[in-house]
Amino acid sequence: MRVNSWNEWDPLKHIIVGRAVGTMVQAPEPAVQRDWPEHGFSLGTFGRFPKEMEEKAEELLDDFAEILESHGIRVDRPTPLDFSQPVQTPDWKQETMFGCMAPRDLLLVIGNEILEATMSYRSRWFEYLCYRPLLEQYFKEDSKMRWEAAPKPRLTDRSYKKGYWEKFNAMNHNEQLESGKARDWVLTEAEPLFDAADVARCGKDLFVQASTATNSAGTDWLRRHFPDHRIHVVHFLEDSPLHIDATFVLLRPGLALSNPERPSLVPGLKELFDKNDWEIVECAEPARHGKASLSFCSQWLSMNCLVLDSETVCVEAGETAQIKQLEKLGFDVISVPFWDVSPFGGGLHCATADVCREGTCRDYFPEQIEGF
Ligand code: ABU
Repeated sequence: MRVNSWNEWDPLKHIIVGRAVGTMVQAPEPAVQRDWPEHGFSLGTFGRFPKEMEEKAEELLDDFAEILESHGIRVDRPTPLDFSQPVQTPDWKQETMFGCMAPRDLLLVIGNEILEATMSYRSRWFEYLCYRPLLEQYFKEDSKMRWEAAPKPRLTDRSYKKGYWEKFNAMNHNEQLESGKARDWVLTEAEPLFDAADVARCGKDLFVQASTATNSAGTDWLRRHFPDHRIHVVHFLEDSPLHIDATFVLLRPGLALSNPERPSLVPGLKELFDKNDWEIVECAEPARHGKASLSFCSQWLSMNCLVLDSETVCVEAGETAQIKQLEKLGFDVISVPFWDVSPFGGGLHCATADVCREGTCRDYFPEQIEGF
């Protein structure tokens, strides 16, 4: 086996698919405060997801793994921990962890390197342990694999704006959007923080979303860590952005999907794509409106697809308009029932992390934009 993946569309050979078992509605912490009274988890309460939801999600994840295997792709799975246990560092104590359904959030694969992201939630601080058995195995099996971990963050109170959620919750939606425009989110710049799922990989170019999980120090760290890449910091209109893969999705050379509700706030992005003859197509209308019960993800998981190669894509089975659109764009679509997995942390892209795709590092944007 080998670790190798430079973009989102080269032929997929080996992937990690997450697991739902043991996932928690996590205890409140400075970065995130769940408040779902209508589903039995009002602010301050926390606990394991209902058993029937967990069993359904596990079944769908197993089915998805089988679909991938039937396409000749090797699939590995993480080892869940007891996520209900309290965790602590010398600086803080957190009543629960979260889960390991979304490897994409944590593992960034660039070429032969697997980089463990810092993450920014205390409940996710130890999530990397779920992937350590796999990473140890890859390290043994592939003598060229680079195994890296970004500096583990302290996540003390200095890393979060005091009283942020009280202020945010008191705003109306327009005010929340304005605050998103100003990049006024919960994280401070005390230390580098980023989630791997805020990065869209495109050969020599990496698009890194400024978000509620990724601060400027985090993007700066990535820039210094990948000196041979061009890091483009992108920012979209959204009150609380979290991960780029339900906002701006790279489908194949020359084609990207954008979210019509979340336009780019950095003009350089469109300019760069235009200049290099890439088409940006607005994604189709999602089939569902709003969020699933106990889900922090949006309806835009409709565009959170997994590309198997530049002609084949996995899309959530209920997203009929999205399926049609991708077929029109020339893809063979594999429809995968997955909506019941979304409360556990996302869609088909979130639930996976590439280990190997064929291909090399190419330059898809030879014409660059000054200052972007
Ligand atoms: N983790 C992807 C979720 C993004 C979204 O719901 O918009």
